[in-house]
Amino acid sequence: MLNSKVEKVLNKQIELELFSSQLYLAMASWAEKNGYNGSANFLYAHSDEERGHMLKLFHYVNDRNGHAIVPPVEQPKSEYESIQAVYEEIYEHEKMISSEINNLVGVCYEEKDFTTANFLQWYVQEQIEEESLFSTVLDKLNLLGGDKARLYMFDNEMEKLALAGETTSENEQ
Ligand code: OFO
Repeated sequence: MLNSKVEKVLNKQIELELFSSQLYLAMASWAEKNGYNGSANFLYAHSDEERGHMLKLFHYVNDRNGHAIVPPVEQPKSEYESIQAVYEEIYEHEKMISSEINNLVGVCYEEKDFTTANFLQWYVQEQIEEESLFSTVLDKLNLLGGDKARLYMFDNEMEKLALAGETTSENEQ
């Protein structure tokens, strides 16, 4: 049985994961409209993964006799300056999510809910992988310096990652 404080922070994380899914969906749409089809496919797949993260928390809350709440839908922005701006924002977003997961684990320890702290280790690991993936993507983009031919090749690489199911370092669920 979840205590109410842990239930509340888990529901907050459900909201963040759902927002992540929406954010990647908006970015995928921008990429598709702007000719970055490889990135678009990668981001659409990643949006689905984020929904998967949300659902994993959702079922956990209900399985532990809590009540998983569907959060209101927050609209992410739909315009970006460049594909680089998209990946920069992703990297910042994932760092924020990692910090929220760490806070969540902290609350579990404060409340002596070691079962939930243990369950959340999957998210801790996932965040390490996501940050590492997007840091690598950004490093690559920075090296290209806006060269159009190289950006085209970069986009093909993102397509390959999407096709290989490697939208995070590990393919989970
Ligand atoms: Fe759910 O891992 Fe990204 O946000």
